[in-house]
Amino acid sequence: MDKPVRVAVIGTGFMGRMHAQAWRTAHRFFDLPGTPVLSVLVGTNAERTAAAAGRWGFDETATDWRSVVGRPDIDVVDICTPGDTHAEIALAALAAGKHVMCEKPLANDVADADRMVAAAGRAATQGVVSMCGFSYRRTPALSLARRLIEDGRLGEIRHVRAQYLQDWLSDAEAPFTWRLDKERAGSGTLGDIGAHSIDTAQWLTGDRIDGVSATLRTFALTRPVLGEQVGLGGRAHEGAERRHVSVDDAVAFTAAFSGGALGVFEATRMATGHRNSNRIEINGDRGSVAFDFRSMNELDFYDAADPAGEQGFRRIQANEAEHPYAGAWWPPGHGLGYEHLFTHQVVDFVRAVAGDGVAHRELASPTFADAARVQRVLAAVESSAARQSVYTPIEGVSR
Ligand code: SOE
Repeated sequence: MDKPVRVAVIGTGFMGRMHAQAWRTAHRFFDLPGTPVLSVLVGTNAERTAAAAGRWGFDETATDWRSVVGRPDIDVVDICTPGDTHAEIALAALAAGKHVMCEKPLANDVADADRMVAAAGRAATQGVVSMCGFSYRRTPALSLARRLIEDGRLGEIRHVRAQYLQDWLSDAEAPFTWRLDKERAGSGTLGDIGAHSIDTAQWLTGDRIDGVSATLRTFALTRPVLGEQVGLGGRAHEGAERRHVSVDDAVAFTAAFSGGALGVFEATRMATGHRNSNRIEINGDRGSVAFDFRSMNELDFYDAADPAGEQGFRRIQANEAEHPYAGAWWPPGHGLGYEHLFTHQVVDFVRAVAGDGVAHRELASPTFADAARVQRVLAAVESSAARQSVYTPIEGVSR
């Protein structure tokens, strides 16, 4: 067996399950310099964690991450817990010399994000790798979009239009979850899915958002508490206790990019009919790209250099051997899904951790520093929305 890369996954929710699948699969499809070993699964409920570990293929379980992150037989700590625990776990793991993969958003505020960046920087001098899991970066179609933009095929970028629409909270009686608690999640839709759009936009353009003007909205101010919640959504029984929702349900903001582009962003978990529509369109003076996760295997590309009379968006099937990651999977046209993004994330992370030399380390992106840049935009959006001074009411209209 190749060099083992022994992993402790912290968290047994949607992301814990998804990451476990990725760790289990990556080396079976990609040539890797190390073989992931699902060593320990950590969850707060011993019984449920044991059941999950058995099903997902972990060797062991634990209920306290503190007993695991310093263990000499662990190489990687993979943080899949709510945001309020990211900083504490990451700092402890990095101090113990463990490579760290951390789910997005990096932290619940800029101060914690900065502490994580500093710790990751110190650890990097000892060869320790850290990375934040903005998974959509590893959609082959979006990787292709990035390549086209890097190669100058879009020219000077003028517009970024990003929408991330879900509907699992559109029923105002859908139960309360930790994702609706500011203490645990940091923010609501903004940090949960708006953060993806921000990261994707900054990464694709290679540019930074340097200012925002934002509005946040919470449509359901309280929600019923469900005793035991599994996954997203569900319904509470009548008369259930209610909890105050302390985060946003939806966000809209305009953004200025340092290179001069204008951005328009919208994110909501209350857009009925949209289970997971993650869209982005970028227009430059030489061309455009447009992506919608609902057709995640395709990228629309408009090339202004096409001959007159033949111009128009072309739809590229981005799962052929020429496209990033895609060649390791199925024959062209057979399609990839959501889970593959996480597998690609593990592929790059294992190459960074177990590969030789500095070039491999760069595969571990976004770095904590990149993710902290997203965190700064999240904070600016909240601050802009709270100030409302940027909001110009229309005379004679009242809500
Ligand atoms: C829930 O809104 C969620 O699981 C997000 O937390 C993920 O980051 C996104 O990829 C899918 O939706």
